[in-house]
Amino acid sequence: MPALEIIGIPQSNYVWAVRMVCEEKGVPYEHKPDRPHSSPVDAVHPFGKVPVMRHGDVTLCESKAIATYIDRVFDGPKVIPEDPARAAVVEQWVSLGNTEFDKLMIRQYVVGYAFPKEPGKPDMPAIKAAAEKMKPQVDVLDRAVARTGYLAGDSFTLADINILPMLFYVNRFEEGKAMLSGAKNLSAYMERHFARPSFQAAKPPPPPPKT
Ligand SMILES: N[C@@H](CCC(=O)N[C@@H](CS)C(=O)NCC(=O)O)C(=O)O
Repeated sequence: MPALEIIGIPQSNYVWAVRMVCEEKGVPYEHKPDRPHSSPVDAVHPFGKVPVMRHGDVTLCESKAIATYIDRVFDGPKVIPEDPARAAVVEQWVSLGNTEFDKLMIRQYVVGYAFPKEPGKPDMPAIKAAAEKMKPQVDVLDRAVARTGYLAGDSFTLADINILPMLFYVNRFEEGKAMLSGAKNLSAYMERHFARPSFQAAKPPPPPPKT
């Protein structure tokens, strides 16, 4: 079997998720921390985004496609169930994660703080507006995990893997942290799954101290 390469900066929530899939399944992989729009990434992703994957002749972009490929090709516990109905529920939550939660929570709220257009000057009105819109999203997630402690069905799946890095980042900023701590089911969910060995193994290093 050729070596499996996961390419992309570890800080990306999607690189984190794909690496978690490998860790959950016990799949050996080489992590190459290349930046978006670098040549190894541009060679695979038409828009230069991370993660990308190489496995022998197979090259892939898009975290969902990469995760599905790894789940099908390698042994280890399934992160997408075999049963079509259960698999569809997992896909539904991954899709909601990528089209709704990531768009608001990461691209608007977290990126607003972490990468302000004007360095050192986050656009606070835009960040506060994003935070306000996050409230119903947090409620949706809080209700979704209430029954089983998982997002889809009654086991740990790609649906959880996809959302956990997003929640980790939201929890790092004031409004997000307050909102999440008020969502009791979701807080318990985060505490439990943030402790998973796969989450910890793929966790990015902390940012360097400000000089
Ligand atoms: N839908 C893609 C999203 C990937 C994505 O947005 N990656 C971000 C980092 S988390 C990126 O590369 N951004 C650079 C850019 O948008 O130019 C996936 O699931 O892999």
